[in-house]
Amino acid sequence: MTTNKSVLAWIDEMKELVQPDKLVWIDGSEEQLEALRAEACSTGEMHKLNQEKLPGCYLHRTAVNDVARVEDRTMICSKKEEDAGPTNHWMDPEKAYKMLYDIARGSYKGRTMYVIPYSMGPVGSPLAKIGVELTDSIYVVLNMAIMTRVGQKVWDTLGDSTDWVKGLHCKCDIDAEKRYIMHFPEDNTIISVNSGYGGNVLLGKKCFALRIASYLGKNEGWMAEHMLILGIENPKGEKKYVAAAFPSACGKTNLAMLIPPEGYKKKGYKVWTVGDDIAWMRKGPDGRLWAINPENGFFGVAPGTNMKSNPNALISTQKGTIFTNVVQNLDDNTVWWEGLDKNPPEHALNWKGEPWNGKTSEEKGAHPNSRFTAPAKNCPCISDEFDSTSGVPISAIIFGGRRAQTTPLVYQSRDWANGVFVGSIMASETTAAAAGAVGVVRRDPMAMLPFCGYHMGDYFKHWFEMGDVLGDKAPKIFNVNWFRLDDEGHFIWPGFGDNFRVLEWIIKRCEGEVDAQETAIGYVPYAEDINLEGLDFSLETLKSILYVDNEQWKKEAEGITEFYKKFGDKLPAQLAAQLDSLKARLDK
Ligand code: GTP
Ligand code: SPV
Ligand code: MN
Repeated sequence: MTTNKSVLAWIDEMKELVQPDKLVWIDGSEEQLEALRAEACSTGEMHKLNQEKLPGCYLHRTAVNDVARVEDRTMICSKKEEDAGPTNHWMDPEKAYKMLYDIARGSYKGRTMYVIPYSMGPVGSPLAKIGVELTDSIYVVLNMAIMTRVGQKVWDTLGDSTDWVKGLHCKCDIDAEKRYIMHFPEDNTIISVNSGYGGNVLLGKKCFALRIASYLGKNEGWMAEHMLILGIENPKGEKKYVAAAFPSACGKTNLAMLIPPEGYKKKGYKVWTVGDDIAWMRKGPDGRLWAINPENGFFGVAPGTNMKSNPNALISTQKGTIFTNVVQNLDDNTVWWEGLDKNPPEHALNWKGEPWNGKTSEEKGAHPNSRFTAPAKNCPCISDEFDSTSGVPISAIIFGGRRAQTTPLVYQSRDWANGVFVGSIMASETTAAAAGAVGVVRRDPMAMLPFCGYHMGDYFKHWFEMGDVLGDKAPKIFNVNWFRLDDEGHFIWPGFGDNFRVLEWIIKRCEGEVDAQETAIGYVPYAEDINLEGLDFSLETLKSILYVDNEQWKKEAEGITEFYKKFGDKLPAQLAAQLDSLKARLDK
């Protein structure tokens, strides 16, 4: 435990507010976690799965009204509304604290307060940061114990310091009308009430590691990004690292754990996973950009995960994993989801816990945003550098999204400034990861629209400042789109493991080993330079998804112009200039 005065004072204050029956300090020991698992099973909060087939695995069902992040109830409570910017919801901090305290008051009566000390990043790394989450949910404790580094060593590292992030979570009644996920960046504080779903309640993840951390990064000169980190090893054993930002449910976990196509594997190419969702990056002693993954596990999308699409993710979920909102197979007490295999169970419960027959039911059995919480150490391709306190050097930054049209398979920005522009104009079709309509194209700069803890105009400015700091050692910036559709609505590019072919081109560009064709939007590969060996995919089709249609891009430029208006005079002049140059090139 701790003698840290700032921690103890805050816990006292919160105890008085929420009035728990009992307080439990989470020490991260297997003994304590095992007792909590047993307790959660005895109350029905969790369900123990088949321990022969899935050792240490459990199933949890959230309330049916509580299955995804709620962006319209997620707010940045900076003192000045202006500082939250036009893309965040905002509430005056004084008003917000009062409202939240009124909701939280007495809400732990009859319940236990669990105190979770956690480190985002390897404990003791100069890049890591510490948080304390108070929760009344065992499910949250057990997930945090997988997703972060929890326990006494965190208190020891913190010592007397006041540099830590406060997080209060109160399940309350899971009342959707009183659900709020509130951030106070100026106070290093997060308060989440009336939810029990992942991104709303695992406060180390989106709330701290992105919303609060992006604000800290701006002030302290580093970056917190919604990015996977992966290492590509060539047959000589040399490793290059890339970081990639795609919006929620747009392929980060899949790319991070990719298995190269057969031909590459034979030659000795490998991919190593450092992270699948979040990257913290800063300039290292050698002047390059170095990244750590602040997390310790994967909170991955279950549907679509199978032995073909992502064997490494599936293997990661075979022990010590918590499944949320998937199908329970009653025959052998295992789990199932759409896209796992072609053999749905007939005797099962759907994600709501209702009887469900996979052979006859019209309805999906697993929720489209059902998830697994798996320890990173389970992953067969976890990087040797996963626990490295200095992180890994980043050669390329890749942006991407779901676009049925317009955006080519891959292109490279002209330089850092143009790369910031490419990130700022990202757009993607919305997914089930957040409540609301699915499949609508929306602008999602750097995949950070729901996760930036301050004014997005200032966030763009920070990207330019980082470019100045890094100079010619800055990573090269690219954009990818795996999601182009044909006229029948099928994906054209095979994706998944075959995305390695695109990564290879990206690395070659970073090394100056391959030429490219200049287009209005940036550098696009010559189709012949993307290796299609072993793939039934014609050069012609490849050319069609590399083609930059200037007429479509003129429409795109209009959309960007509209979007940029939101930022008013906070839009960096460099971005306005980039847009003007794009328009001029399109008109040529
Ligand atoms: P979050 O955890 O929400 O941040 O999602 P993510 O970005 O990690 O997405 P994930 O890798 O879980 O993929 C989400 C969905 O995209 C799954 O249904 C995948 O099957 C699908 N997907 C991922 N990669 C590809 C790809 O290369 N091609 C196609 N067509 N689909 C893909
Ligand atoms: C996302 O939505 O981007 C996720 C899942 O990674 S959540 O933790 O819910 O944010
Ligand atoms: Mn994510």
